[in-house]
Amino acid sequence: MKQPVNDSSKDQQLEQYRSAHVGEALTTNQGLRVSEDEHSLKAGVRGPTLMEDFHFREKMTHFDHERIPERIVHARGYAAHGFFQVYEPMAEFTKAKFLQDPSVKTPVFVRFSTVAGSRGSGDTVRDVRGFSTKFYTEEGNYDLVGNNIPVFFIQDAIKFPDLIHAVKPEPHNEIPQAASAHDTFWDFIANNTESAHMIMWHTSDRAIPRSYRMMEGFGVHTFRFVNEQGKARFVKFHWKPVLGVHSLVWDEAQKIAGKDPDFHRRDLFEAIEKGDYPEYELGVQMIEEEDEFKFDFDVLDPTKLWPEELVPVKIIGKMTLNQNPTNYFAETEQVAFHPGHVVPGIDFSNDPLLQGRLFSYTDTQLSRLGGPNFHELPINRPVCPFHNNQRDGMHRMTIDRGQVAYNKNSLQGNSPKPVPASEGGYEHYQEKMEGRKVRERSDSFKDHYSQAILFWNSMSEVEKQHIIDAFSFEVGKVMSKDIQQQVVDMLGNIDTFLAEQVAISVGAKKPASSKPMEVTLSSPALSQMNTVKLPNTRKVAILADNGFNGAEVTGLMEMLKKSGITAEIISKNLGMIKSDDGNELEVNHTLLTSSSVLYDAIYVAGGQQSVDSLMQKKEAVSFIDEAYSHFKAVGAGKEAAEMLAAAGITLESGAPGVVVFNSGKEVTGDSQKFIDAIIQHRHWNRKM
Ligand code: HDE
Repeated sequence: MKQPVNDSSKDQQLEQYRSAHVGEALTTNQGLRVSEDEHSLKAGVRGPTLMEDFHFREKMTHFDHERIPERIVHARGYAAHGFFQVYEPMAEFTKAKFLQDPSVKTPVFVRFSTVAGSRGSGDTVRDVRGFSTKFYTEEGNYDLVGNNIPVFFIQDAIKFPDLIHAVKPEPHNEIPQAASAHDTFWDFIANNTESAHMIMWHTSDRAIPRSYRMMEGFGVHTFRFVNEQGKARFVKFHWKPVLGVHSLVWDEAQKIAGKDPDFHRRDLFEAIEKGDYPEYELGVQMIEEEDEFKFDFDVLDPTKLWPEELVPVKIIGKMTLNQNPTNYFAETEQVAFHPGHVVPGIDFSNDPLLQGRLFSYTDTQLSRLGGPNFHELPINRPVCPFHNNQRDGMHRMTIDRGQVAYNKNSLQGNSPKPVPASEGGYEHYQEKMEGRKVRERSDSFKDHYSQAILFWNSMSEVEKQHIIDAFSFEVGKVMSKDIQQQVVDMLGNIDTFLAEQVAISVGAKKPASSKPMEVTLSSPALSQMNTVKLPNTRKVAILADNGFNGAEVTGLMEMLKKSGITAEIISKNLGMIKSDDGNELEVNHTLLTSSSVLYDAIYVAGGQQSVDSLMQKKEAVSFIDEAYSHFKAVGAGKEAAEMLAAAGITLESGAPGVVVFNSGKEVTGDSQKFIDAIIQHRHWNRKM
């Protein structure tokens, strides 16, 4: 499908670097046309290869160096281009130009990622997701390098290498890949209790998103907005997905990691190809500088969120992702984000985690992208002009003219010259500072548990059960009894029931002392039960074979399409299948190449011949069984009710989210009921 082209200077800039090489002569990198590309140069047809074969050597040398070091964290990622538009001028709060004019479309490049796994690991593992946005603004690139969880494991950047060493595969055997369910990770957690809040998110459904299109994003740290008058406010950034926040269930996530390790990237790629452009609204929470100490959390502590009910999220604009990258390596792999890439009007706070990040991101690009000129790569170039006296280095692309590469100078009229703040030059916010040089943490960072409890309080019963199950899985995989006990004891500071359930599950003793602090507050905004629910872009598997009820399936497919839901036909074999009224449908996947875990809902077509045929396949019955046990909407034609029974679904007990089509012909009402069931995302009230 043809890609929509962003109406943006970034797209035009990238265009000059794109090449399909179609219809061109094959040449060496020196432009020499090559006459032969299948045989190396040899001394005789059966003789040795000759050193002289410069074409062979160039081709092989280039190949030998095709890989670059993967990111130390967030190695596995996927990205898309798009644009951002602000809803109304934000001048009262910030002078950032891209946040002023609603008619301006600022180009963006967004990369989603997992944290722990290698570049080739599965998409659906339990992990935090990265959510990095590069805004190519007219004042320079602004990077909002966030996660899909609003808090972090640690409070000070100096502990980041320790955290990452603990979560990565263990060094003696490099096991396990892309998983936190192992001894060193939980050893770190139990011994660094500042992680208590984050670990509640990590074991919640947020860590197994249904889609990158259905995740929130958070800047995590407290930043500053600064307006033209120099007035600053503390600010936290939020991305709110228009489709709502939805997750997988753990059993499903694990199975997808085997069935389709590319599940999330495929989902994003396909949605954009189809024109179902993912959208996210940008929200900001703001706290006045004079209110810095009015809360029971420290605004500089990255293990704390600002409850939305206390500090409302002001929605200020929308981002639309409407174009897939042209080339994975050139764009997604080479893009270099940095929380220190800011524009006038956006500044930092003293969050010690943020302060450390401001060092780390350029440093890592030096080894990952091979030198200091990574900003010249097409994907990293600002769309506005950039000039300074930095010169040379590996892979320099700019050809700098002239003699002068220093400031100040007279030979060039002292240019390029600094720009005063009044004319758009970046000026750091002049925060008043005083203090002793210490290696310490403020006492206001020492409460590790109140927001872990707040999070727990805010969960529905189903979400709480998922958290208990996730702890039971994660800590259950830990080999050390001692670490298991330490984790249970830590949980005793959050919730006694939670700690006791995990203790039973992992065979540990009840927590040594379970006296969680008194926290009655809850934040409904944190529960996915309260999220937006829409049918758009959901995927339904239609199980059918020859003799299926044509009127019913066609009617249903039309209704699904109108609701923005995609339907795919699954059958025993690829090719065409014929309905009872002689119409033909093309099969998209077989029972072998597909799986219920790759769909949001399933529908088993009516028509006795089709049902009889599918009944012979145990894969068809387990398809239904599995979808049902993952709480998904299940629809069935009248005759297919016997397949539901074979899958153990008893309709007599109500079976929430199961819709059996009555008429077999007049399907509108039944289809609507089925669509309503899909919109619910999951039917948790099923008795299993
Ligand atoms: Fe990162 N992080 N990080 N991080 N981070 C990297 O930079 C680091 C942290 C985040 O799609 C690295 O270019 C330190 C918090 C994302 O390319 C590295 C600390 C948050 C991405 C690095 C943190 C993030 C990274 C590795 C502790 C959420 C992927 C490759 C202070 C707000 C960016 C790279 C992409 C990547 C360092 C903590 C988000 C090594 C030292 C908190 C989304 O520089």
